[in-house]
Amino acid sequence: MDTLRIAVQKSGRLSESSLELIKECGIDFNNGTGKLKSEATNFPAEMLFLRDDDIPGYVADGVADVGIIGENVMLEKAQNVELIEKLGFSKCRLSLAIPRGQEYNGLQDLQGKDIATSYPKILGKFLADNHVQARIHEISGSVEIAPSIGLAQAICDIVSSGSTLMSNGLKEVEVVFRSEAVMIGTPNLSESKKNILQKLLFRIHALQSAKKNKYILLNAPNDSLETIINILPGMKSPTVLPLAMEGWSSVHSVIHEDYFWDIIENLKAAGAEGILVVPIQKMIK
Ligand code: PRT
Ligand code: ZN
Repeated sequence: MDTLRIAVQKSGRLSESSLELIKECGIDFNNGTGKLKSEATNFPAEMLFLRDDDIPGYVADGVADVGIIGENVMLEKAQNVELIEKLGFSKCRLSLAIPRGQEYNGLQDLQGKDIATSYPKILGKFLADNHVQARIHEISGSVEIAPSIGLAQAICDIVSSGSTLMSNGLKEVEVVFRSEAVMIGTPNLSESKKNILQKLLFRIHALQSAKKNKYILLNAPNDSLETIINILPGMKSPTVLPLAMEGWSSVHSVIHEDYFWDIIENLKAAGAEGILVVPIQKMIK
């Protein structure tokens, strides 16, 4: 049997969530510290622990079959890899920032300026798309100190809470790109590896739908049952069970987090009582 090689960040912001995702998919492996690779014990996969910047290259070369990285790194490295799935964690944005005291009226203010960044490709394209000519200075770390040491008048860096910008006297003025963790893959996977990847994606989708939905149980007076059932979307239609108490039923269904509070309010107004909402671990449609 073939083995799917999955590259994840060895140590950094993506590591924990990447490993958690794999574990929630029911895949067990030994994650000894300092190890470079580890074979799964109950799934045809092998984990490779690498620096995030190296993952697109390894995936493009087929050394790893798939990898988990920030979409920002995928775009910046511009390797021949496919975007397989957005994973929804490690959300952040690549933004332009300038010294706080400086006035800002729009992108034209960056015309002719020096901008420090670790993302010259993404920034270069953004500036070109917006017809701004500026000088890009590529630096690999501590981009936020560039304005205070006189290297640049603006920076383009990853922002999450904004506190790094704040403590360096900078303000965010433009969002260049919104990023999250993604799974990338080699374009020419063999049929047998494709099958393993499909199994993995099936599990990932089940986790993702589970996170977006809640299981709901409630008691309904029988004369409002119809109204209540109409409020609930459910996977097919709600389960209705008679309660021991005459004239009441227990109703079970699944609701999406986006409509959650509206639905709860409508259910209460329709006479529902004892509403319980429980998390779902896995959801297979
Ligand atoms: O060692 P290795 O090369 O593997 O890791 P790395 O140091 O290059 O990457 P790492 O672990 O810092 O980040 C991995 C990925 O996490 C990034 O490519 C992003 O996709 C994502 N991510 C999410 C972030 C952040 N949030 C983040 N806040 N990456 C970096 N930051 C940094 C940012 O560069 C800035 O210095 O955090 C600071 C800003 O954070 P706030 O909260 O102060 O705004
Ligand atoms: Zn890195």
